[in-house]
Amino acid sequence: MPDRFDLPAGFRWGVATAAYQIEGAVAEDGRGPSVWDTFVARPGAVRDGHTGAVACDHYHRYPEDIALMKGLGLDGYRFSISWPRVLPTGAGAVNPAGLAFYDRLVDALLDAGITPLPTLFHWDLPQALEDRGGWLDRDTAYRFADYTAVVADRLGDRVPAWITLNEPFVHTVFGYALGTHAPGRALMFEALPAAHHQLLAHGLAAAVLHERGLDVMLSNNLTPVEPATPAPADLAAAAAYDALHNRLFTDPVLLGRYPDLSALGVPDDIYGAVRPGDLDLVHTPGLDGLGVNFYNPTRIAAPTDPGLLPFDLVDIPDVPHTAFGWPVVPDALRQLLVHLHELYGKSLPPLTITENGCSVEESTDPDHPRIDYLSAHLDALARAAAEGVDIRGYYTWSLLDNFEWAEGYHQRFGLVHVDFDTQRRTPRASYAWYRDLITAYRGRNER
Ligand code: IFM
Repeated sequence: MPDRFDLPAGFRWGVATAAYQIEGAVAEDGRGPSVWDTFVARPGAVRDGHTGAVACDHYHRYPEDIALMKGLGLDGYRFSISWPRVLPTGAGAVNPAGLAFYDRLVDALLDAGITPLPTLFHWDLPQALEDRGGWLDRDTAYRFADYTAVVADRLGDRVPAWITLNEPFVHTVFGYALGTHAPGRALMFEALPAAHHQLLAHGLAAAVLHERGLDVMLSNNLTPVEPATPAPADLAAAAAYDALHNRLFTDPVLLGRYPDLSALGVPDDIYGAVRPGDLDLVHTPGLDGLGVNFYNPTRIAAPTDPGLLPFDLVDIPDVPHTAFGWPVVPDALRQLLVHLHELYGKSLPPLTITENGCSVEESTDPDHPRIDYLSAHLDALARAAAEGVDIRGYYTWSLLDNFEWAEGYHQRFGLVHVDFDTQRRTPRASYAWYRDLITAYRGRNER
């Protein structure tokens, strides 16, 4: 049985983070407000009223964090660029101090021998754009393309590959459909124009990056969807959920068409958002890689109240669960990757796991649940590779404990523990485990 040491030669090892979750310094050096600064100020929006105002103070402590990455022996670091740090109102005047921060970060990474892999949008939309409709407004897609050009012109000489968006599914559903994330809109299916406009933004930005000779990826949160039983009603509910969670965000990019959303009651033109020619812009045949963020599979049953939603999400019992309550089913990662390979065939670009990890109770020391989670998922990855899936790299979520959105600082995903009172970083047992794994993999593959 192949295991993690059998991952293909040249496989790239990394860690992933995101700007609002680690940087802090939200009002420094000319950064403009983002939707998350607004959202965290809403009473009850985030557990215990936590905010990302300081987070891991990475804006000031990035040299220490890069030293931690160097200690792991990483090939790459996936981080996100804060759009409102670069363009405080989302468009127009560039903030030179904001761009200079990412310049310093990129140079320091390269000095440490680590390839930067930036994500251009990881949910921190400039508030000024939200005030004009945010992702419900088509114009935001064009502003994103302009922002992409600004950043690529500054960093493209040193940054070979870029991720346009992070998890448009999660941003659309939590941010615009349910309102549990910023910007806190609860529009249910009428949120889906926000998905289309993000995909349009991806397509426009991909063209900007390709024109400059840069590689482009898109990271989605993907989940294998399993029906609770083989009953036709459960199968139909699972197909509807799969269309919403997975295919809505990959079919248009890889195949140039939307999946059938009729079971969700969503019109083909997504409430008028899809205009003639849009799918030609969204379709990215030259996509250089698809980023897969994987945490858990999803079990779906027919709805108990069909008036509400056409599916129910149900728990997967009899498996371990993370501190967040997410079921741990490592082979589901293999199933997902093999399914993508079979479903999209030649239209599927090489895959990179751009997030995978778990939150563990702070008191769990040493953090065996995390080591067990990571090693079992990497073994599943190796099995998918042995079945013919082209997988190029793995970026674990996350380097540091950080601001976990609506959960505040309660969910700890880091290889490195962060004491948020003192900002002291303490590598966990999983940090040493990951370092030793990377060293051992290289030892085997470079022989
Ligand atoms: O922390 C998040 C990240 O921002 C996006 N993907 C999932 C992670 C864990 O919830």
